[in-house]
Amino acid sequence: MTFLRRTFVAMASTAVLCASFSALAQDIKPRLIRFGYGLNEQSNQGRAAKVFADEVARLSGGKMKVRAIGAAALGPDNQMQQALIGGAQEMMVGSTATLVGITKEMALWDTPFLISNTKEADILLDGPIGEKVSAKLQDKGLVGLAYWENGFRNLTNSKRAITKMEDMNGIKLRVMQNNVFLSSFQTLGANAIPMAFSELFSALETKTVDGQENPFNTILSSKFYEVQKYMTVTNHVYSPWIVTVSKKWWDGLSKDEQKVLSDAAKTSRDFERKDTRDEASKAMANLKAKGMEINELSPAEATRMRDKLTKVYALIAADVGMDLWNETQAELKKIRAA
Ligand code: TF8
Repeated sequence: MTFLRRTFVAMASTAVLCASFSALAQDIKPRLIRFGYGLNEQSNQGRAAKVFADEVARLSGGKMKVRAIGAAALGPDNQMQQALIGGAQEMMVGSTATLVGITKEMALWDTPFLISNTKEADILLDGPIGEKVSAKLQDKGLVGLAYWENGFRNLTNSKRAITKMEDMNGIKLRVMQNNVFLSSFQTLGANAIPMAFSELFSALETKTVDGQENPFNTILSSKFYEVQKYMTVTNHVYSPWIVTVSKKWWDGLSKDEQKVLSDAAKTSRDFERKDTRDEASKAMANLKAKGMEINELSPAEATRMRDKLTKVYALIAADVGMDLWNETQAELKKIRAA
């Protein structure tokens, strides 16, 4: 990771000179950009936010300054989204799942087992389907610039090892504030409790909830291993993050300024995905070393859970619209055949 960062910084500084020359010829004004996010600075999200900030500085010849503010210091995802819509904050990165109340099509990404590997994720999210869903934000006062990877989600809890579906019974499980997640885990028998991420660690610590689900990276960076003994590898859904801008503010930017932000969002996306995958590949061993007991589901139990979860597909298809749902299935078929 440090190596990755150093490579990026090195690349950034060699290019800084030509970038500032070309920035002179561009229509770029001094801008201060508050870029909020929910995880801490030492997370994959925090590292990529730093790359984004460096890249914006580089491309704008230092005129556009990103102040990256993590750990939900500007509020949980929902609150930041409203601040962006109102124009009180410029940018953020957060879960697509927390945007569903604003743009219902975002629920597509909550579909359990929709995406089965990172190749599918990248092609689907960066392709026409991802663009279409992201473009829907515009009517609601937001502009989506790029999808970053949160990752495949896994279950943790402090009660017992989950080896079969029945083990979920009665587990108080925090879920994101999102209907698909709520229904999914109710369907599996858990006592699902929607809650903002920023409240999660203390809720786990005080046993207000017994468990939660998030990718390996977050379980590590948010130190959930301190308050969660058991982890079950379920990979039940691939969660994206999305970098968003206040449309109110965006509409006042020049084309050159907009391009700086779009380009930097993509550069940071590429860094972030690589960094996240790198960290995730070592996370299981790391979490074991921290004392977590990790189990995988037997193929038979995994299939049982999967079959139950596919029951929420009808709910999602109705929410996002049958056309988008069918287009997505067709696109995935194409990706899988390629
Ligand atoms: C969750 C999400 C969060 C992200 C992050 C705050 O469980 O996975 O980790 O939304 O941006 O709430």
